[in-house]
Amino acid sequence: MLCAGLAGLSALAAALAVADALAVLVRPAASPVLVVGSLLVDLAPEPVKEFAIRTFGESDKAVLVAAIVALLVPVAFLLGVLAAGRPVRACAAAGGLGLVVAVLAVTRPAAQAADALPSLTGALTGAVLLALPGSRRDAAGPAAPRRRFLVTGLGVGVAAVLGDSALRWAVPGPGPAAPVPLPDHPARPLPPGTDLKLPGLTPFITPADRFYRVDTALAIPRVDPRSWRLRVHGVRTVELDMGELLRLGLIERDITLTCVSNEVGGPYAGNARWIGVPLATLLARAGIPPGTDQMLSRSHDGWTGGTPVAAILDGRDAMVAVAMNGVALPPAHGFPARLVVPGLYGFVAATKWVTDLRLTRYTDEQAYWTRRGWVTDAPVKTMSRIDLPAPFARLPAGPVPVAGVAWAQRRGIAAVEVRADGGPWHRVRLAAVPGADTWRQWTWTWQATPGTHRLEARATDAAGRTQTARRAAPFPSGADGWHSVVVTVT
Ligand SMILES: Nc1nc2c(c(=O)[nH]1)N[C@H]1C(S)=C(S)[C@@H](COP(=O)(O)O)O[C@H]1N2
Ligand SMILES: [Mo]
Repeated sequence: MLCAGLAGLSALAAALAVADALAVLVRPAASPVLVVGSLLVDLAPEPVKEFAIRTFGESDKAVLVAAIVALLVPVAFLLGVLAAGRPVRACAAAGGLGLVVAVLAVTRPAAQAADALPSLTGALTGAVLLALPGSRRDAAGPAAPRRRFLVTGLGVGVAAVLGDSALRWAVPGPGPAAPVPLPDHPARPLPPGTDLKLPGLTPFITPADRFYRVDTALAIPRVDPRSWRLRVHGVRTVELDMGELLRLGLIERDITLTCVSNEVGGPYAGNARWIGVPLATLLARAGIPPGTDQMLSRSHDGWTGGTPVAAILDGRDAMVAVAMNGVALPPAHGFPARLVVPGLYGFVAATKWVTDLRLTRYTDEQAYWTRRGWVTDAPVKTMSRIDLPAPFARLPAGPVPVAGVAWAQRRGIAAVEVRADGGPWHRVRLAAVPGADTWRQWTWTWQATPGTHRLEARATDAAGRTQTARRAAPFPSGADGWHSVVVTVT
């Protein structure tokens, strides 16, 4: 029985390897485990998602995939055991599973008929391995299951290797780094003293490979920039390829992006220098139908975001961005084009792999997260984060640098204050900033005395509002409250 069960497991491994390799060719997201995973992501109730983000952070996707594979293990084991006695039923069950996932695959947003192929082929592979001829216990005696295990094991090996090499061969690498066009309106040079360069303090510009990533995509969409088109639906429908988009004129700006799911003190914020086409230019081309209040943007993988039209038109640097920190967008951050809108949380205004913009009304259509209860208008809340010292640090008594970043995009940071153990607030030194749309580093020297201490920080934005102690959870409009760290001084 153990051998039969193990044979079931190797059939599963082979089925998944084959399906995965094929998915690379068809579409990474069509891999059966990812199809089931994306469905679970979309169906998961809000509290489950919040728990997953809180517990697993940016590993949440890997954990989900691992959990699905773990659930398949006992199923495959039982199918292997079943196959030893009743191969037809076992094959039918494997085929049925494959068929169900194939149907799910083609009904995902933005799916194509070919998305069924990986699941169907994977199921066929599994079924064939389960039913290897001459392996039935009754037909060939007690040694047969072991032989079958060996044979299927071999099959797994070959399939996995083939799948792997297919993956390597087919996945387009970073590609020839397309030269980023020069902006018509370059960003102003950073004023001196923007980056205090303290060890442990968040750098002013976040390198792309350290920029937080938040999205529902289990496989990073790979979009071919040559076939990519942006459609803008307003009074008219305008369609642009990449060359036409770039010719509309490029601005370059430093903008801090923040996620509404970020907890007080959390990591989901990053600052980059973006190059892109102003959204206002695009909307003017398509014409804005009277009465529209929402720009619904759609991504290559079917995700949607709803941006207030008023915010796009109020003069801020809302753009369709094509470059981040001087190079083309990395695939994980939306290559070849994404939205960046200063002052709004990412879920309403930072659509990656964007392909479609539509002027509409909030009452007619809701975007992905708005349907799940998050707010429609999502201005970034004023926030301050302590980077230094680290939580639960052990420090020597004496002068200790306390430092962090604060942000209030569109308004700007006017002051940050720090206090220890509920004592008096101290104004900190603010670093220089190029404008109101980026975060701002700050630093202060604390005279630390032995004992356990709590440091707290609060920011005041240039509109005059100071953060209050009142804590708010990220749902539904963003976290609020003072960040604090506890340290021990010896
Ligand atoms: N296509 C797509 N775009 C998306 C999302 C998504 O799930 N799918 N998530 C949004 C959210 S919630 C945020 S906070 C930002 C994060 O952008 P980043 O991953 O480049 O940091 O992307 C936004 N754009
Ligand atoms: Mo987000």
